[in-house]
Amino acid sequence: MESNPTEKTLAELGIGDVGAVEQLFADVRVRFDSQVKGHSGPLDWQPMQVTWLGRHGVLSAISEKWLKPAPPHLRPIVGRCFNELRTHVEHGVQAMRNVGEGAAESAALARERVDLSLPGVIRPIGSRHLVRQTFEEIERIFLSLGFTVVEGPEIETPYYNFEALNIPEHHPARDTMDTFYLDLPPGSQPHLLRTHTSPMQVHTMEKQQPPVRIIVPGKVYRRDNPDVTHSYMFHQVEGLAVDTDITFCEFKGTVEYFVREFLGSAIKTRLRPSYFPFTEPSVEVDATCFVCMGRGCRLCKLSGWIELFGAGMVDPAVYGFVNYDAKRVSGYAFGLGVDRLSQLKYGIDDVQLFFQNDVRFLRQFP
Ligand code: FA5
Repeated sequence: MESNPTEKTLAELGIGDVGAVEQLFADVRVRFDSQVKGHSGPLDWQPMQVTWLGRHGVLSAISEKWLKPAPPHLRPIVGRCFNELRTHVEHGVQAMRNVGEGAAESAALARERVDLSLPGVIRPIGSRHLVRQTFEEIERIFLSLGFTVVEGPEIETPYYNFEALNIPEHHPARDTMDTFYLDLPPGSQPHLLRTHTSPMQVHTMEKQQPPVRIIVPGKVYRRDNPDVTHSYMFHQVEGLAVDTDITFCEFKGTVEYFVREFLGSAIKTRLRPSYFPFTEPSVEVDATCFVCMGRGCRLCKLSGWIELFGAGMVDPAVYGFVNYDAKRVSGYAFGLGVDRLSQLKYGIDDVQLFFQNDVRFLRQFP
């Protein structure tokens, strides 16, 4: 194997005159130039810099072995050749670096260039869920009648969900609203997921003196088995209006106006006697079946009418729980099943579709 001349001094190499020194440096230069030619990668200048200009590189070896121990008569020529070689190597490595970095930059630019002629990326924008749209439609109608929107907690105490609404513990009406109680440490006050939005009637009247005109949109929970019209979580909008001179007429007018606005002007309403412990009298509001327009069909079970929601005049017993003077004030309340109303309005035959997040269903209601 050929020995490395930079490991030996000039004397050890047998170099004793100017011509031999120049030849020696010329050979080194040729070696450098051929190494430069053999490299073309954008980062190749880095090993070249280390090999030639680094602390243990070729030039420092030449300085140690040839320059420093050079005999006095050769020192000037060795010094000159050394400086020329160093300049040559520095320029050579810098040129490699410039070429390499330029290439890397062009490659990066080419990679990052935005081609405006390519088709854009279409990101699907979601839409409001049909239940949300129905909420907004209901809110719009009642806001136009002077109601305000309030919201309340989904976790309630039995007092607000039942007792203050005139549903005492033994009352059979509780059976139909048996629900999910929270698992709390022994001795804690019981809490449950509200079964209806009606507790907000009590919260509102506790805080506010008449006149009261509110609607309460929100989620409610019941231990109902899921089927095409039932879900264990569904949505209601509660309504409450209490003032000193509210009559059954105003109640009827408001309900009729809402149904006409919501389902269309061809729809008629009728009130059917019903029962809720917190309203007296209580009614179910029915509307003309919008499929057969009252002639009778499968949807309305040939009756021509469809049940829409429960309502009534606020039972004076409820005023007793909120310190309202039952002799002075009167009012009405209603509880709209939002999912059911939405099903009727848009002809959706299964309430479960609202909760399955199937985009094929959701896309139909942009
Ligand atoms: C109530 O919840 C009363 N709080 C309504 C009320 C308020 C009456 C104020 C009087 C005054 P009801 O249990 O009928 O009433 O429920 C109201 C509506 O919720 C029903 O008409 C129906 O549309 C809807 N609903 C009831 N249970 C379910 C369920 N499991 N899934 C989907 N919707 C339901």
